[in-house]
Amino acid sequence: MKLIIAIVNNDDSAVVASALTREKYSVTKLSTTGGFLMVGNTTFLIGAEDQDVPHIKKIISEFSNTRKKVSTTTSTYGRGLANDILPGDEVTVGGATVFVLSVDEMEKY
Ligand code: 2BA
Repeated sequence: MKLIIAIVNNDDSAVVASALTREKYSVTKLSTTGGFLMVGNTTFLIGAEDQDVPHIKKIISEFSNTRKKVSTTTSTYGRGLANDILPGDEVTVGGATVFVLSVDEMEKY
């Protein structure tokens, strides 16, 4: 079994959630904040059988769009002193960032 952690743009999160639940996958949505831009995004937790992982990743990638975002003054809190991206610069925000972790056990009580 795997745990998929997928960080998705807020603008895509509703359609990603719908597409996954329509295919009968169970998902948990967390409201999260990107550490660099300091704007909201959505993190999905999806416990899945190993053989379902490719299909789930395909759904997430299909409905997650790449966007250009402008770094703001607020973003500077997240960029650190060594970073050369300035407020007003454009950054490309994925699609989705997806981690797949192995799960030892899953229990429901
Ligand atoms: P943020 O941290 O707000 O990052 C938004 C976008 O800013 C990133 O898009 C990337 O293009 C740029 N960026 C991030 N950190 C940077 C840095 N130190 N210097 C220059 N540019 C930087 P994505 O890579 O598509 O990431 C979108 C969101 O996914 C991130 O939002 C963060 O919430 C999450 N994420 C991405 N990679 C991650 C990782 N390795 N671990 C945990 N979360 C991650």
